[in-house]
Amino acid sequence: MALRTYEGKDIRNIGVAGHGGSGKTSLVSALLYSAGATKTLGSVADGSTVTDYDEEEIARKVTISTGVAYCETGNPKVKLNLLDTPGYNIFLNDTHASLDAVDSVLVVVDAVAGVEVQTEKVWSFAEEFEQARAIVINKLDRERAGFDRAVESIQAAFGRNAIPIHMPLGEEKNHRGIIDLIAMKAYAYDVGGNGKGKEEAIPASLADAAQAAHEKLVEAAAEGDDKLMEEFFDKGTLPVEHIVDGLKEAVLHKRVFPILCASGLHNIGSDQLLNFLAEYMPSPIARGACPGSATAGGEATLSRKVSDTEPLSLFVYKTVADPFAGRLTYFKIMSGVLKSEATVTNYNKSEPERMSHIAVLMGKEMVPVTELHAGDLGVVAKLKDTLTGHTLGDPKSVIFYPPVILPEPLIKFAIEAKTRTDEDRMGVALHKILEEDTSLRFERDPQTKEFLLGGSGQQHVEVIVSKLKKRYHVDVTLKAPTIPYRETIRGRADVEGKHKKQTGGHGQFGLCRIKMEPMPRGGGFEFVNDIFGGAIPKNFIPAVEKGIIDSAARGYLAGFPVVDFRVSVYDGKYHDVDSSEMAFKIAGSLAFKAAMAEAKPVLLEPVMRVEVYAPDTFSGDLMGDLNSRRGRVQGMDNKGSTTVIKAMVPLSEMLTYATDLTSKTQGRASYHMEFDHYDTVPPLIADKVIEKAKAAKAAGGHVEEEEG
Ligand SMILES: Nc1nc2c(ncn2[C@@H]2O[C@H](COP(=O)(O)OP(=O)(O)OP(=O)(O)O)[C@@H](O)[C@H]2O)c(=O)[nH]1
Ligand SMILES: [Mg+2]
Repeated sequence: MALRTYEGKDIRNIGVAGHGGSGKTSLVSALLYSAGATKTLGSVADGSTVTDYDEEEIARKVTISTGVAYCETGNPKVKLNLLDTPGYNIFLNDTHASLDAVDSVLVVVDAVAGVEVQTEKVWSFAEEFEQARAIVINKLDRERAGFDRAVESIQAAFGRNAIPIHMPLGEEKNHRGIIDLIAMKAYAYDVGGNGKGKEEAIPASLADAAQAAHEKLVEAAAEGDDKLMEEFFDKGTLPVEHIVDGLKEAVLHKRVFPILCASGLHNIGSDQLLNFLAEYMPSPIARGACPGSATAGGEATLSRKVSDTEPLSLFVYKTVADPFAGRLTYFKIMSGVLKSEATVTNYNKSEPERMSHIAVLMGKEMVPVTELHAGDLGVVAKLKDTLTGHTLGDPKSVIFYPPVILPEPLIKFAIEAKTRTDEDRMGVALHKILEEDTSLRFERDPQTKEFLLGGSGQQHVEVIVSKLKKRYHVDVTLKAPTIPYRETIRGRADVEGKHKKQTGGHGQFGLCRIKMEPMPRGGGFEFVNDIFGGAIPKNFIPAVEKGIIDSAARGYLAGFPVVDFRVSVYDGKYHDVDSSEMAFKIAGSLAFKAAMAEAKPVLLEPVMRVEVYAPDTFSGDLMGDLNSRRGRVQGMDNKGSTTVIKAMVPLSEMLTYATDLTSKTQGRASYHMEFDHYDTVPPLIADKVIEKAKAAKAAGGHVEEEEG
């Protein structure tokens, strides 16, 4: 039977996001169970949650890809669409793209650790999408859990308008419930029970603290509203309904970020959290109109109201390659009403698509619906040409919603099929995986002829290898990531390149004289034609340039592209019969090699801007470690008890960093890196790289197609 449909005003699209392992999946599981959407309280430990259903996720006990589920709650009833997003940095691109589809974000913070690196990252995504936010301090049952400490770290990171509306009833092993600071009521729960609290009196020991927190809250609720402010000054307090009204407005306009309490594992606080999400988080309608552009990637000159009466438009925020169901397209109805079996237009491809059997997701299960209203989230299988980031809809009212821009992959591995059959199937399988994970890159290196797979980190790429094997039965091995070295020159040269050959009939002849000089880093390649008086006929000049470009791409020292240099061709000789484009191309190539020999060639390596986040106690150790990796530490910052170390480190020294950092800090640190610039490799290290490259070439890894 098809599910009933909901209007936008009765829908809440909520992204559940936070640092890796903060308890998002467990919490979503507790919410679904407590709202009656599932029959059992699924757990991460035994792989029975709704939203971590993929076999990789179950095996690793980590969310890799955003899971979507829904439940009905509140009075009047609304539908919560919950998006359980990944929290580990290497899977955060998926979180980023998925959060584009929600209207508010529930940020989950571990009560022991407080705000962590990825907490800040997901916060910045919500800021980018201008979404309302609430924070839940989770795992309050854990040993060393500290509500006050967690609140402090939240306010240090996100400001004083993050304000508790809950307080825990007991902490660590005594955690048994919550105090609602709006209505000033306490609720106790059965550990692992149905998530419904029993009201009890606020314990005397907590009464003062609760009253103080309540007063802060009332003030915050009154702040943005003159009438409430007046009432507040008159009476010194506000009735509960007015606190609620004031807070709702403040949440919608991002003046207040409420802080709640929970233990997902023990199912404590779930009913309160459900009610809060239904009541306070904005509906897609409340968020207002969405900006869009008239052409793909164009400027946002249009806007579309989220309303059933507007023309149909939907945005694809995610694609999953399901080995059985085929390609699944996750979308948000931005405007209009979508009926099952409707034909819509993919604006990006100008192609019609048939929306057969539209559905909503309950984890892996597709629940059929007959129609979806503006603001709702849906899924459909087997679209032909539609990919993540595309907009579809009514062909008469074209609009493009901007796709999320994801960073380029950090790390590339050479990937090698084990057998010939594997190689044949690898491309097809990877193509499908790439459709669902737009942060991956798969390419063939024109220099080394290797297949390269790029991702956000080693584990990211390993998950793909495992998927290839389990889903598509393709066996591959990974080889050490190749460092994209470059070559350049430090000196100048003035040389001649001469190609002369007598073969049977007429011969080949071309001669060019060139000057070569270095350009600043990032300057690329420049070619200057300084020939006057036709020493080389005009039509052969491009051939000289081509010869130089081709040789530069093949490298001089170790087969890496030569960059940041200028060549001017200033003289030459030709022969009426024997000169040809080919002859001048070879002359150019020979001149290039001669010039390189003279111009003091050096190797360049990519240098990364690295930020390491770790508890204070590790900072000395970690700085020493970065130094030993040829890193240059640029500065240190403190954020609460976390130290942030900033450094520039060559990529070749960072290949094992993730693993080393984890073992040095018992997993309590994390890091982020991105490409910054190219720099010269120190001579001793360069010698080794060159030697290795030459050995690989000799072993047949790199075939030079020399002409002439
Ligand atoms: N003590 C305690 N443990 C919890 C709680 N919630 C989750 N855990 C445990 O914390 C671990 C991580 O839980 P998950 O729910 O997978 O966390 P997550 O935030 O979804 O993790 P990622 O999606 O991988 O970022 C599991 O071992 C859970 O059993 C909680 O409230 N209390
Ligand atoms: Mg998870």
